[in-house]
Amino acid sequence: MNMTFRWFGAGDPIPLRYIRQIPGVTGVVSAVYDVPVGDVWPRDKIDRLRAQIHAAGLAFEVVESVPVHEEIKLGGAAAPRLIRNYAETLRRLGAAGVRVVCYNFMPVFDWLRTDLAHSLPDGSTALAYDDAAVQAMNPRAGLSLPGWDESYAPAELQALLARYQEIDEAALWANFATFLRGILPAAEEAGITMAIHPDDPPWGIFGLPRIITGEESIARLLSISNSPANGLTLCTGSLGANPENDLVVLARKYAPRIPFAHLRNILQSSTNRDFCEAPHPTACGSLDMGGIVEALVAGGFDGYVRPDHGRMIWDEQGKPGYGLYDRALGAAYLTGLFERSN
Ligand code: DNO
Repeated sequence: MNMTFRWFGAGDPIPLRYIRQIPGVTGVVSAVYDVPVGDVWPRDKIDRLRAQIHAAGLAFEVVESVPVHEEIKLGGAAAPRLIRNYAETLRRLGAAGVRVVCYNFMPVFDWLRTDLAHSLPDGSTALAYDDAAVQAMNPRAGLSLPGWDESYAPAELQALLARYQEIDEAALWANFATFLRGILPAAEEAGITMAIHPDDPPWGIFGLPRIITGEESIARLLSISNSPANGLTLCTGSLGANPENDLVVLARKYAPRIPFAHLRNILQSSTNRDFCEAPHPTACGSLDMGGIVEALVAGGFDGYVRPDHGRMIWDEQGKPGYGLYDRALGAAYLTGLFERSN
């Protein structure tokens, strides 16, 4: 197991030298952030990022994410060219020593929360999801979602959403399979394992299809190609938002196909789909973190791990979910779980 920590590049308020001091952490998970989605990542930007991380005494073997262009998800005319670009980025990342690439196939929106600073009884804050608030939103009539990177002008967003009206789950699966088959040969050649991130939350939102939601879809995506380069990011907090997903079972069953794990805990509501992010330990949330780590190890997991989202504690200001303190506590806790499970 390699314990890593997500780092958002030079703009991240957390310096690499702090990350280096978290016990057990040997590498960072990062990305080139200033290249338009769909373009090939320039070699010099990849090399600069790697050099910066190495200079801090940390490994750079996991990229999160190389984003998938919406035209690929829509199966548009530009998809074949964009898939070729993606493959070329993978070749370049492999040459720079990257071993795992995390990505997702969620239409338009990535992870979704309604509150980025929900107050917890201990005075800390965490990300939370209120299902009724989401149901009441209509993205076709304008949308203000906390944390959502508003990379689209309103008219562009409307045009994009209109195109997705033609795309049901079956069409999204077909476009996903085309993408995967198009990039896996390059990933294999580059020595990279692709690790798809599950949909967060794991259900359809705003009438848009979402397909990576639980056991059935995991089995399906892995069967599209048996290539060892076709893997899953086990994100416990994403999949765990649906209580029907038994993370211990999933971890045990799919461990050999999991090159990367995002480990975090959440507190599920007992009456509806609401949830709130919780501190990492088992006792603090609804997920059996100890059982998940044991199951991963028993299943032969030998990949990268990162403590996923932390709360904001000790008056830290920063990127919601990605502060230093609570994630560092999470890393130390998870390192302990792995130590006892090995
Ligand atoms: C949220 C993250 C996601 C993840 C992407 C992977 O904090 O887990 O944004 O990076 O979905 O493509």
